Amino acid sequence: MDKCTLERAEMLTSGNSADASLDLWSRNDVQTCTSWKAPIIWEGMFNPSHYDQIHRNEGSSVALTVFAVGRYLDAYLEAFLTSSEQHFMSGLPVSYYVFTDTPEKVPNIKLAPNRRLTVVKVERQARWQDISMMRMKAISDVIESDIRHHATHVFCFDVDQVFTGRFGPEALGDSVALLHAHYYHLPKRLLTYDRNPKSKAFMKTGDFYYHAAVFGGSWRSVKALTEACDRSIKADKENGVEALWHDESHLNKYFWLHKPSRILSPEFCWDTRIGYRRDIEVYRLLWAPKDYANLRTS
Ligand code: 5GW
Ligand code: MN
Repeated sequence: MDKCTLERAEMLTSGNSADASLDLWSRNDVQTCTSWKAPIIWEGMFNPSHYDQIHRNEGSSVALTVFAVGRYLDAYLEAFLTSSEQHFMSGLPVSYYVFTDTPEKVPNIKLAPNRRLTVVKVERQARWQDISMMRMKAISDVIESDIRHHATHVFCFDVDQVFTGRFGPEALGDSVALLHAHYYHLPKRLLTYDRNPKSKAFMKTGDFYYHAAVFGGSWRSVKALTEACDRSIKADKENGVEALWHDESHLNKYFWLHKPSRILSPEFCWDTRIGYRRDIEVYRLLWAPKDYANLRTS
């Protein structure tokens, strides 16, 4: 693994004043910064209460977007929201945006003070690939109409996951990507980028393989990201192609062209089916079990 040899003063491309206190040398088993000097956040590198305090003082507030369309609402939404109330950005104002085709089925969760939930109705798509891809457009629309007036930051999540540990303001930055649990330790040649030159998501090589189940940043950055991905998805449709991993392929292309200012380790979204790994010191968010047989038949 790369040993980070950067000077601390150089480490501020993330634009986050708390980052001067990040200890890049506390984890010598993993890569803690990128070649473009963005920090990669691992357990042990940061002082949690320091981040809590700085973001409270700065007045940070977070919008969380999550889609629960069709059977995914019954299967996952309640556990996602309940666990998020326990672990996601505790102490900061949080606005949930739940996108669903069945607003009447959204569970009534008791929220902590300073936290609220808005339901946004979306149309059910005929193909599941389209549910996944339409998220980019829906998120950018709501940032424009609502979120930008209410939150400094936005985080976008898959619903099929459960918070099991602190997921706090150490994750906040201008543009934030997550290392995919299944790919973070693989050599680049094995990363599953889109390899079709006809797709806008085509990549010869990349930096990392990022997981579309979690991404975020300032509202401006997430708006730019979701708009760009939506444009690429639409261009592909017009050209009769679809990227290998749908919106995730476009997200990876975007972060290749526009480097994230902050990267989250797979501790921020782990799949326990991988089994024990010594470098995963804490589970903050876990993949929920999949029941494709029931969930993917319409
Ligand atoms: C349904 C069938 C196949 C794939 C996706 C869906 C589906 C996804 C759906 O019926 N309803 C829905 O709300 N989604 C949203 O898209 C959920 O927020 C879900 O977490 C996200 C991505 O789909 P996943 O989680 O099935 O994708 P992977 O890459 O985690 O397997
Ligand atoms: Mn998922």
